[in-house]
Amino acid sequence: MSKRKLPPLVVIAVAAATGLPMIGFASSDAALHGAAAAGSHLQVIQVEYRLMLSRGTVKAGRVGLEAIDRGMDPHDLRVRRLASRREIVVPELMPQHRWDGVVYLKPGIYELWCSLPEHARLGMHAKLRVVH
Ligand SMILES: [Cu+2]
Repeated sequence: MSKRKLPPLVVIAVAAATGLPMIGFASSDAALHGAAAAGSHLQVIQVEYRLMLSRGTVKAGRVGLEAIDRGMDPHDLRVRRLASRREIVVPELMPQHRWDGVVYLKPGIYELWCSLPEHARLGMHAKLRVVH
C-alpha cells in the first residue's frame, strides 16, 4: 500500500509487516480545523520541529497512515490514545523517506509525537481526534 504520489520518497514499511498490533489511532485538533471533514487517511509531515497533520479528525476504524520526513534530520513517530499505554510505533525515518501503513483506531483523542531526544519538547507533537 505504498505507491502513491511523492515519487522521490521511499516506502519504508507497512504497519502489518512490522508486527505492530493493528490498533486504531488518530488524533484530533478538530477544534483547530473547524468543520474539516473526518477522513480515513492521515498524513503526518515531520520537520524540525513540528508535526503537520493533514487533518485533525479521522473516522474510527481503518485509517491509512502516511508519515513523511520532510526535514533534514531523522524522525520517528509514536501514536497513542490518551490514557492508553499502547503505542503505535512508526520507525525512524531518514530525511525524504516515507512510511505507509494501516492502523485501526478507536474513538478518542490521540497524541502523536517524535520520540527522538528533545524533539517532542521542541515542538514535534500533535493531537488527533478519532470519531465514530
Ligand atoms: Cu524528531
